[in-house]
Amino acid sequence: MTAEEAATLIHNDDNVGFSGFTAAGCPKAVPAALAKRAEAEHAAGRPFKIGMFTGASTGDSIDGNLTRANAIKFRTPYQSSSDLRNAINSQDVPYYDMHLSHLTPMLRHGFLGQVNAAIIEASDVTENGEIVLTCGVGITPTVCRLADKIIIELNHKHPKAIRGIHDIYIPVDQPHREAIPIYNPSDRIGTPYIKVDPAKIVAVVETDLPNEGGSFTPIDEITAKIGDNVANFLVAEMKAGRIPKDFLPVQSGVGNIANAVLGAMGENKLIPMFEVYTEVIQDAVIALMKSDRVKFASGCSFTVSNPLMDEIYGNLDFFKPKLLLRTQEISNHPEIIRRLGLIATNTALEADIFGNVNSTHVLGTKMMNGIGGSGDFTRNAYLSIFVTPSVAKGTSISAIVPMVSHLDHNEHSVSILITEQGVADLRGKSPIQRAHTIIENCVHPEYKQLLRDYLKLGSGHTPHNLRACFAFHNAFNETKDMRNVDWSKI
Ligand code: 0RQ
Repeated sequence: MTAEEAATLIHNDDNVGFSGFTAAGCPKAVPAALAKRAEAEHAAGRPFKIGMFTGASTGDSIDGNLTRANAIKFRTPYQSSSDLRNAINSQDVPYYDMHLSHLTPMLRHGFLGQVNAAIIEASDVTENGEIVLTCGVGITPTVCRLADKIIIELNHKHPKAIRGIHDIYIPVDQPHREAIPIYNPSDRIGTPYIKVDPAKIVAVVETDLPNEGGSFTPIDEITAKIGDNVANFLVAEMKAGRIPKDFLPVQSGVGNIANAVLGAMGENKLIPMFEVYTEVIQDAVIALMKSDRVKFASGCSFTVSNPLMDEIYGNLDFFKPKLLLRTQEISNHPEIIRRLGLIATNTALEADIFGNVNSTHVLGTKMMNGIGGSGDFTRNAYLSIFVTPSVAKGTSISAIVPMVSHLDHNEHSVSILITEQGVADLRGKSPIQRAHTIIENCVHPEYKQLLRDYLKLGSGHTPHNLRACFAFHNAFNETKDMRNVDWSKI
């Protein structure tokens, strides 16, 4: 049927699960039609809003269109749409920011309400109910299991030959859970398709729409330096015998800095060819695969530019044996992350001098994107690294502050902090030792003395001064520059 006809199968107040992870693998035609339907319903004076479960962020057809149509009743678990971000920060859309690995078990436990419908993108569907996904898996198998009805966008941009790239596995729920038998990033434990009762498939909409993902900004001097600092730190860890000679699997977060870090690791020939066990497989991973620097990558999506997606599809003989897509429950599963011993690198918005990290809230109040999978990996990795440029908005914001204005990853989970200035190894250090290391190694020169002086204002095991700990943020709010902090006025 048409996307417009399929959209009529969704009702006001329904909770809908979407396929995909980032913009990769998201449906596009039906959500766009759903937004139009919401606008028409509103124009006719009728309410129309849906609850939304997604893998992570989505394309503009989902989060952008449905936000602009004022059609969102509830949204979880991660987003990066500027329209949705504004609606969340104006409190028009209730947003539950959660660890990505928790979403599907929480849905199966009934913690988040019913899933009335699933709208999913597929590369193939058979008469007996085998659904082959496209370039993002996310939460799709669980929402297909729980939903009363499934609407499929059969997208011919994705060749049927990708069947075999996915590994679909839903763990048995407690109290009958057993070990998840992944011992290497390339281990397969499930099926290459999602199996559903064909009677639940209420619509198949054929499309030919490309992914809506953006491209990366070119690596600049700062991101290149951060990447080099990470790569050199890892080489030193290998030399010291703290990373095995054949290396450990790598997880890398989302965004430009994460992409630059992977690129730098690939270029540093002292790091051997390595494997990737991550959630988003970004452009850099594919480039490193082509240059024989990455052996294998297991992830939840191919979050790559459209030309690169075409290249992967055009060379499936080369790429298919080296790539695997899993659900986010498995790509981000604590059991596997800890078993494999991942080197996890994620990006901080701000960190404090004691090693706590804020990845989500700008100046403590405004949601940026969400915690995504960073918590899943940080808490459980062999090495948990955070990277950030030392300053933002020129030099008016220091990314290292006395106390983080929102806490996502605490001092007990963060092992290493890296900026373009240098590396702070926080392992085994007391709070005051961590503070000195971070200030001397990672802080921008413009902020070093201010932070050294802050330390003199406090006492105790973690020497905070509760009157002064947000002075950087207050100075920015009042004067648009954190450097205007004046400790004598505290
Ligand atoms: O703003 O674009 O207006 O200049 O924040 O910064 O440099 O674009 O960084 O794209 O790497 O994203 C943490 C948001 C970084 C991302 C975050 C301003 C800065 C800029 C963004 P402008 P960049 P990135 C797995 C892992 C959480 C989820 C996660 C993220 C903008 O990495 O969402 O890790 N992480 N998932 O100027 C105020 C500060 C600031 C600041 C930077 N201290 N105060 N603004 N900015 N520092 C993936 C998934 O889960 C899917």
